[in-house]
Amino acid sequence: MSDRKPVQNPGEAPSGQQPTRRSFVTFGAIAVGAVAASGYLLWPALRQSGLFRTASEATPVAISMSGFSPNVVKVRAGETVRLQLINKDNSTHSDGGGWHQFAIDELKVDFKVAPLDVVEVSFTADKPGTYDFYCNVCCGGKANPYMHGQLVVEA
Ligand SMILES: [Cu+2]
Repeated sequence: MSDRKPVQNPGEAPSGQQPTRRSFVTFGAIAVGAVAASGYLLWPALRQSGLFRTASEATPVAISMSGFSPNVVKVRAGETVRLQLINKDNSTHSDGGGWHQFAIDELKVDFKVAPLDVVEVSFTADKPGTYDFYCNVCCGGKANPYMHGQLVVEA
């Protein structure tokens, strides 16, 4: 930087030094802000690309009256399954009040998600196979073919 001595008491600083110092700090703040903002804006795209997806990251599963998206989720046996359950419906839905569920009977998994809420859940599936997951709190519940999906557990 400069060969100036650090200013201990701003009141004793020679005139002219303070504005320079302040504008340097301002520029730094703007630069940091711009980098942070672009990273924030790009992050969803980067995440979608799969480049930055790690094994421990939760898989997003959107749930609405039209079903689960995706409705097939593949995992490996014995590994912790991490899901981000995203409820797309609001509370004005008369059927079930906008709540949805992610349940797998065989694995004793039963999570409920409030309207427009997002929850991260985890569980483990030890035995390979195909498991039915469903929501039983809206539009006919389990009887509604839309409210089902498959968890495919690979060996
Ligand atoms: Cu539902």
